[in-house]
Amino acid sequence: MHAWPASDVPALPGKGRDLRIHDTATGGPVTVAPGPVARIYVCGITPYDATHLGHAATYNAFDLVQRVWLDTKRQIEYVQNVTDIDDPLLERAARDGEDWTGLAERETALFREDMTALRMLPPRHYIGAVEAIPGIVPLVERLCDSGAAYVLDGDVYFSVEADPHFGEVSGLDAETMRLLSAERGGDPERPGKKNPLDPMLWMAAREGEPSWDGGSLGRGRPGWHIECVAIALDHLGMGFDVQGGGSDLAFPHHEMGASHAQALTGEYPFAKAYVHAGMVGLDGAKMSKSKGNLVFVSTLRREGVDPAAIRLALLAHHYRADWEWTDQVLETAVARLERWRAAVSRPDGPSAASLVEEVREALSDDLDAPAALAAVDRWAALQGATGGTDEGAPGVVSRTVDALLGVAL
Ligand code: 5CA
Ligand code: ZN
Repeated sequence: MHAWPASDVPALPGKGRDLRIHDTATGGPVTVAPGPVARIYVCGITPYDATHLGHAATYNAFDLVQRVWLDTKRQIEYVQNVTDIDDPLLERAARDGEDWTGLAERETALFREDMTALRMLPPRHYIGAVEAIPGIVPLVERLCDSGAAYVLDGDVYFSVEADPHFGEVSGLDAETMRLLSAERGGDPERPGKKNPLDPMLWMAAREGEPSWDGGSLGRGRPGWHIECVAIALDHLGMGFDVQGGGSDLAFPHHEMGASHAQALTGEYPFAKAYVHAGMVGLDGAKMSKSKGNLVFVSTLRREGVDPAAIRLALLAHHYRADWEWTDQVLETAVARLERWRAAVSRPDGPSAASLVEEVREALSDDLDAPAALAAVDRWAALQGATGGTDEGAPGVVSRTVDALLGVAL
């Protein structure tokens, strides 16, 4: 699949700092200091309803990871998938009497537009589940051959016991795993499974549903977790730097993905850090497609909201916090954008010499975007109050905000 165009990232003076980021698996900060090439996999959308503010907040977090790494002069291998075949997509298409491929294409196109408008840097590899199927089948076959997978009425399941590290990503107890598995696409109640948590790797073709050639597995379609594993192993290999997504992906998705990959390769770990963004809510509940309590980026854009203000609204919250989208959040961001634009529109201003370092320090410390915004606020306030004579300062501020926060002033 093609991704979307990259916005320019201005080069800043000096060099950025290595990123320290919270790792769900260890429960603490880890310094992600890869070699010259940093490798990141971020789970993409299931394209039946794109792009709500929750999605945008999660992709904003991983866009900041990219920007911190670019500032350290690293190259980045960034991979993102599109879950363009899965139960929720088929259910929505059936509900609306629409062809599922048309729905996926339309919503993926809208997602690209939203990402472009928000200045999110594109992945180098943007891969759909359907196009990954030829690579998924041999992995499932290998798991079957090694005894890490088994067949139940034609469907193939992964045996969580095959990975001695199973459970280490989320660190949850068995009962919580069981509850979350039922909530998030698993089928712990299905009789005949070796362990109720075992996730599906390959679903045998169902009447009236799309299916693909699965070699020795028979016709069918891939399970959710193996999709991301196949794409990540193909483009990044084992031991990549960051596996990213919203906190609702820690279990089962990232837990199962790590176990699939570790059982397949005998290597550990799948990813060096598992990074999870908080959930954005609306009216007291997590914004979710299934609940329907959504605010879409495209709706706001159509209403004339500047995408830079949307981005500032996202940046005003720490990526690990759960927070609520409200009109007030947007109003605050619109006002901040106006203040910042007015401050950089003057030919000179107070010195911005320390600002680049302050923003760098904030972001390298677990992506503390609110602290970065506070640093820019202080400069803008000083500009408003006293002005300054430093001729290059407004330009430095603009370039810093653009390069590190993705906001064009
Ligand atoms: N296609 C799978 C990942 S392989 C998927 O979870 N798709 S999704 O469309 O449901 O979500 C895309 C990303 O947005 C995921 O990282 C998910 O954790 C994140 N996300 C979904 N809802 C919210 C929310 N309310 N707040 C923050 N992030 C969210
Ligand atoms: Zn995924």
